[in-house]
Amino acid sequence: MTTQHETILRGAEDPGLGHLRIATEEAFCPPELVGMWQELLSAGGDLDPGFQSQMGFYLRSAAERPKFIFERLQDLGALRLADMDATGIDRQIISLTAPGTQIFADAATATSVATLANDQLADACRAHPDRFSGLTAVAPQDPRAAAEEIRRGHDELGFCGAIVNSHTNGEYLSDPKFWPILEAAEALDTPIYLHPTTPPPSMIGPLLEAGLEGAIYGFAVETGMHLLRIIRSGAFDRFPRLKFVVGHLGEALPFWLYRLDYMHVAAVRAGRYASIKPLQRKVSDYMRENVWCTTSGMAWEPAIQFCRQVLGAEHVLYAMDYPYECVAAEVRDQDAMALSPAEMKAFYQTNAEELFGLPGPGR
Ligand code: 1DF
Ligand code: MN
Repeated sequence: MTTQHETILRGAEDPGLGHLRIATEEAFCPPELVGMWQELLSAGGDLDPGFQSQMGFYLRSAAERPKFIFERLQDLGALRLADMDATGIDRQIISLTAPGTQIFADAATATSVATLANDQLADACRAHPDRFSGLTAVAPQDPRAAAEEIRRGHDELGFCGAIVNSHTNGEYLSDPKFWPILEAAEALDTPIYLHPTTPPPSMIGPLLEAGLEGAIYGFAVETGMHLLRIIRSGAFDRFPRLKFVVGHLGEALPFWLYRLDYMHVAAVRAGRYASIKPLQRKVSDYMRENVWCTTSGMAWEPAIQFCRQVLGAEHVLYAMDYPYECVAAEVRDQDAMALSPAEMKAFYQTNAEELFGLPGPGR
């Protein structure tokens, strides 16, 4: 679970390691947003069932794991740094936890939460520049304001990408109304991390009934589908230099590449769906060229090696998924993978530095 049983030296403390460890999907939550979520839960009414299940559990349960996680989500200082020290993490790339702004129906409220979260995270990154980097939170409910916030995050706050916590009230980035967000990210050459959330009401039914709507499986179903919708919308033909990052080893899509290519071509050739147009490249080409995958919550060598094989080693990056995952043994397991020192350095450090434009060692 969440308890430490050992301490792992960071790369900066262990010259023999030969690389830093940069963790790329690490979450935080402003205390003010926790309060707003508490109010939503208390108000009840027509509440999103995924949010009710997820945050009803995390914010109301007396069990050890949810308390451990929510104490750490709200810390951008000593507690987080101590956990990083104990698990050998040199740098976290920190982002607003799901559902972030994206549970709010009102666009102005959602936009104000993004601003608040970004200002807090930027302060923490300025206080600990050698340990913390940040992703820009956005409120897709107002696509133009979200695009402007990505610019502010990149140009003024020093952030190294943006985060979208998957669907926004049941809407997906495949809808061209959101494309100002994609346009801004491409123009700034800054990646968008597509992070999971619980499925929307239109999708959650049988998953929720079986207790499968969350991190155990439903996140991957929802977010993998979201990325497929984006690919099939032609967004990467419109924005060919756009970079997406997905956690949990690509939300299972790498395993599906052969069938996705085969069935996409077959459907287009048959003219089966009026909305599904030919793409300039194969579905798998977008996954190999426009998408990077991280190992958040998937500390399992066979799956990691498979992704490196089918996507290319430079497209697979380390992530812990702190504080949802905070297990030193998972770092040990990934340290023990059958990779050369150069491959290990790419996996833990330089792939992330290149993708996110981070300063190199000795900054
Ligand atoms: C969980 C996992 C929750 C992840 C998350 O956000 C989350 C979990 C509420 O374990 O319930 O982002 N995750 O990224 O895997
Ligand atoms: Mn996560």
